Amino acid sequence: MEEAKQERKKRILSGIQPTGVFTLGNYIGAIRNWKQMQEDYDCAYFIADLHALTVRQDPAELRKRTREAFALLLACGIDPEKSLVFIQSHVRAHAELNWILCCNALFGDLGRMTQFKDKSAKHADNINAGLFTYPVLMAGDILLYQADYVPVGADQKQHLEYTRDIAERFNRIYGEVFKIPDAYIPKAGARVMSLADPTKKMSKSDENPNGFISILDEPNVIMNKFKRAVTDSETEVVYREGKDGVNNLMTIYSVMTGQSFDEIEQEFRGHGYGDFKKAVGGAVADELQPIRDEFKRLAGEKAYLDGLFARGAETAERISQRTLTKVKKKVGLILP
Ligand code: AQP
Repeated sequence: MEEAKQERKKRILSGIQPTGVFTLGNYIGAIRNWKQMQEDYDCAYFIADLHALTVRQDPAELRKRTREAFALLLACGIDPEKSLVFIQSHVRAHAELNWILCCNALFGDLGRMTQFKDKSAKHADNINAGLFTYPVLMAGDILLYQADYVPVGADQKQHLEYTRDIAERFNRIYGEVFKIPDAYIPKAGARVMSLADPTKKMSKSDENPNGFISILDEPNVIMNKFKRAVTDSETEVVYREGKDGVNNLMTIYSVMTGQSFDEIEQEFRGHGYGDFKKAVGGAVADELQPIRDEFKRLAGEKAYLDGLFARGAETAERISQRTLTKVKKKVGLILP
């Protein structure tokens, strides 16, 4: 029994881009689960600032958003005493492994990635090489830490598959170095859709602010956005194919309250969408209130945050260098 207790916890790794204040989608699909996983896993979470560079960023804004993103993770309950939290660009191994993996990544495989196709359509004036090799950088992020599991939303499944493929290929060619990570499908890993167009996922870089709830939105803003949320011309609160808007609101309400769809249908039987939207808005505003308060408090704690950046970087550097050193030896680089 004692021995079992002392077994190494499985490692979880995940990242989030500092491309804006996190949305309710990021929160429900990722961070809320990350918080819970801290109890059972050895977790590493990072702010993916290098990934953010694949889309043109305003430098001052990116710096601000990176600090803000780090503080937001803490405000959401990611505890630096339990988890490793760091900024990707502070750890050199990410960029170094990226190059070595790029030299083992095949053009054809990368061209099939749907995110590349989507993002190049969205940013047609800046289809850069980084956008193309994004999955390689992501593979390196995961493999450096020998992660057992990677929590992935539906949109990231293809990239995790790619990570597994490139790791297996590398291990086959050069010998065993990388652990092959598995997808971790959280119990509540819902995909949250845009409130303005429920066929599109909710995104922090959406140009229409009515499409997303930012986790720092004030309660009245949250209530208004839900009030305007696109639904359909019916009146029944039921989860059914074709009712994308209502399905999305039910998903959000279900995660916030822990109720099943059946229970929600019963609660709102005979009520119109207006009452339902109010309830969803209220539940979301209540859940986000403590996060907003904690974020405000952390905004005044510059030295504390700087200290955590340094501490996270140091630990991440130590872990990642172990893998990178093995990789360098395997491919024939002389160690300095
Ligand atoms: N709408 C969503 N529903 C559920 N999960 C979501 N995630 C993102 N949007 C939703 C999950 O959040 C984590 C971090 O995502 P990211 O910031 O690395 O990149 P992203 O998926 O591209 O998120 P955004 O908000 O859409 O950013 P932008 O607008 O910059 O592209 C991931 O685990 C993701 O699955």
